[in-house]
Amino acid sequence: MKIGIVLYPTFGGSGVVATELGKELALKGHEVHFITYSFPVRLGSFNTNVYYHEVAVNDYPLFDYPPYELVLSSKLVDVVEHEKLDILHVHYAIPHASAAYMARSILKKKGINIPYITTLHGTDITLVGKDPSFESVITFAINESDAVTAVSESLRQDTYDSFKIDNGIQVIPNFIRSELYNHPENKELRSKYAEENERIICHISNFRPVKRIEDILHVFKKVNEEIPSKLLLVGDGPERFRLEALCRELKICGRVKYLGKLRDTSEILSISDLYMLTSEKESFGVSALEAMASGVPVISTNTGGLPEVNICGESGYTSDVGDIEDMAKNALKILRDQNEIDAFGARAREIAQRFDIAEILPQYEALYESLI
Ligand code: GMT
Repeated sequence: MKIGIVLYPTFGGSGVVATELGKELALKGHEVHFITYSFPVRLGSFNTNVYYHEVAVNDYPLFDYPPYELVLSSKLVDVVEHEKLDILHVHYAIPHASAAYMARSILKKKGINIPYITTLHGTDITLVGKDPSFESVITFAINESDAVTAVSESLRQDTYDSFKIDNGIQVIPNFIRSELYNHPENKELRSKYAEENERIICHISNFRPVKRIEDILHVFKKVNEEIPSKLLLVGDGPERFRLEALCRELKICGRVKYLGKLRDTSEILSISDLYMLTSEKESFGVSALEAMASGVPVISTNTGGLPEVNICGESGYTSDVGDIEDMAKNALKILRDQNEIDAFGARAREIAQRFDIAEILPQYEALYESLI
């Protein structure tokens, strides 16, 4: 099949999942065309069967706001027509679903029928999408989609609760390629961050307020009072300044390391004893899945789709949003005993297998085939 993938090219979860999906489809022999405003960060240098089409918005003095959505729609028309695509798969509803709707309408006038699938990732529904200024267009573009998928049962339900949706929504969860997370522990790397007697706690995100990373710092302080530990924060974003200030206030600066936007997180996960995700909202939590695939137990909130991934009492523990005491208690329960770390880690790895690409890719392929 010839598949057009529309995505955000950044480190955000939706962009990462869309890029990895495209790479996997290309490996299976499909022709994949990525369409977005810059080269997707997770695409790497060269992949057979993969093409990239840049959406370049010209700057005119008239525009306070460059009309990205219009340029994207025109680009979709062009790519579908000239590359003879079979299907468009847009990731993140805003503004990709409405751009795809526009492109599909234009192409219809030209006698070309192309279906589009919208995959809802989370904040397009739970945060941004709930903004009334987007509501009518999002509802329309989701309803008009030839198929809609959501990355968790929770997000599917949230979508029905928040919008007047009369379209079906199929749940196709996030995925990982398990074999990429099978690193043997790199003792040399570990020794760069922690002493022999210290535990390593890790968190990966785009440092947005929704992640509540300040809760991780509070939990870490409590854990550290009982078990000497280091906290590795991977990623970057708007909360960074506030977090550094809080580290100073809590007097934990020397124990918290900011590692920046690592392209490949699997090595850092392989030296971690515990992963933490304290989000206020999280439709799935692909970073928790990556940790689990690496055999790392997870302490997370029980919001959104997280309990569908991190099974409480098996792969780690889940707590109410903001319940620092409970999260610290659970983290200590695991970190006190190497046997607990190993047992939770092994179960986490087993559960992560349910989300292996081998299970998930055929679901997308079947969906494409049903529409073409
Ligand atoms: O929250 C992020 O890290 C980025 C965000 C996005 O919109 O790109 O991620 C969302 O999509 C991911 C892939 O489907 C999910 O795993 C994340 O849970 C989801 N984030 C939220 O719902 C906050």
